[in-house]
Amino acid sequence: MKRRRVLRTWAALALAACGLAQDKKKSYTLRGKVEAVDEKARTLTVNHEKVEGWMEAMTMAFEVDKPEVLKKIKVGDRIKATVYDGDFKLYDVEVQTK
Ligand SMILES: [Cu+2]
Repeated sequence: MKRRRVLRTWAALALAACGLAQDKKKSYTLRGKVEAVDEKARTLTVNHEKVEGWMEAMTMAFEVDKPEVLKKIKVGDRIKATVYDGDFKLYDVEVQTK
């Protein structure tokens, strides 16, 4: 019985460590112009500006964190999103109004 409790504690600690590692991942702000929206593939093709320390300026397709955002984004929109080291996905995509 005691042994099982110890195992459970270790599992909880491992999960906590995992969460911490993700919080510490470096984040960057990506800005660019949408060139294509693909709801089926759940991707946005973005002509993005250079992101210092992350990527040069280019046009490329990105997955998005939430597929619903694709419904409110149109070709030609300027967007801002958060990206993380080693992860080519757009998080918290926002359409820029100016
Ligand atoms: Cu790129």
